[in-house]
Amino acid sequence: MKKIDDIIASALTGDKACTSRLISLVERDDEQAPYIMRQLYPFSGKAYYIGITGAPGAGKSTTVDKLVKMFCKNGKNVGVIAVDPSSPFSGGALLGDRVRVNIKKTEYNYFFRSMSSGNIMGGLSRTTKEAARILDACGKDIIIIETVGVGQSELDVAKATDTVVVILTPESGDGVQIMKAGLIEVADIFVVNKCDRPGAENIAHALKGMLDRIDYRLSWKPPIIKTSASLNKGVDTLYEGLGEHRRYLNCDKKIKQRRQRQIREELKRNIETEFIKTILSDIYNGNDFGKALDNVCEHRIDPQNAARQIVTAWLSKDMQPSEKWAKGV
Ligand SMILES: Nc1nc2c(ncn2[C@@H]2O[C@H](COP(=O)(O)OP(=O)(O)OP(=O)(O)O)[C@@H](O)[C@H]2O)c(=O)[nH]1
Ligand SMILES: [Mg+2]
Repeated sequence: MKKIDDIIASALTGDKACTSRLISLVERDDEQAPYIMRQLYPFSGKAYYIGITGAPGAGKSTTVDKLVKMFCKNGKNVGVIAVDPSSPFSGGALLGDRVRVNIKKTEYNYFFRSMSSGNIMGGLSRTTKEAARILDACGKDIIIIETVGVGQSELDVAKATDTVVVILTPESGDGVQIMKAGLIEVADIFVVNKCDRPGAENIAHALKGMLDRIDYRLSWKPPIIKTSASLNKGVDTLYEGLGEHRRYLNCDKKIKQRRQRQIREELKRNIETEFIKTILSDIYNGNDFGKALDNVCEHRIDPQNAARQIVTAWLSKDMQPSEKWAKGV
């Protein structure tokens, strides 16, 4: 069996099977995952990230399918990550007529990966980002992430990209619902898909009314693009819109600021997680925890006061935490 360093080296030269192996290891939070990311991260940062989100069945995959072809035709190396909903409730209802990216492998150079949020061990947001970074490091120019924008974590994934496309349909409801779902803040481009159906004008109109009320003088105003993805209508306008937003971000280094904001949030979240993990493992492996457990079981003290005592005792232990960590204990 290939050693991890060999797999990494092959993936970096564009080997798809090895790239896939690395993503799988990260997806199942394998013990080698941190090493993989440490090795690959320095090679990432060159790709352009596009998030595509929208309600179940809005036509995201159909749109992605068409976009991938356009990018490939223009000589881009494309990676797609489609995050499937984990809940059997929504998943079951959708599986009937969902579209898969179905481009012939030999025809275009692209990489497709589907991730089920139910199978991901390290958290949806973290794992998707890591998978995208693996593709980035392995030479993809464009990375498209498709998520069903129904849950907060799915929306978070889409938000962590350079351009966020929100796909609506004539069935998306009115402006109030769009507002409630928090889509106005995240979208860089709105797509009203299924324009071959009645009601598309209404939703586009409601959306325009909402955007017109916002002052966009100092920022990017999301365009509203009407498409019928399955009929391949309007997707070329979306493709141009993506290019325009990218040019906007590249001007005055806005892209650098946008990525820095995202990384700042990500780093903070990771620090929180590491911080809690480190302290908790210290506490749970200490004697106080065992003693407190006995005391609570024997009804000598209630759980809340016991927890307070443990944390207070931990904080006042022989050394201050900062000294402790400085010494690497
Ligand atoms: N009438 C019409 N149907 C469309 C259009 N675009 C997509 N569809 C159909 O809508 C259904 C769902 O399309 P998908 O592309 O799978 O939608 P999705 O948003 O990726 O769905 P999930 O990933 O399951 O959330 C399929 O049957 C498509 O053929 C369109 O422009 N018009
Ligand atoms: Mg889909």
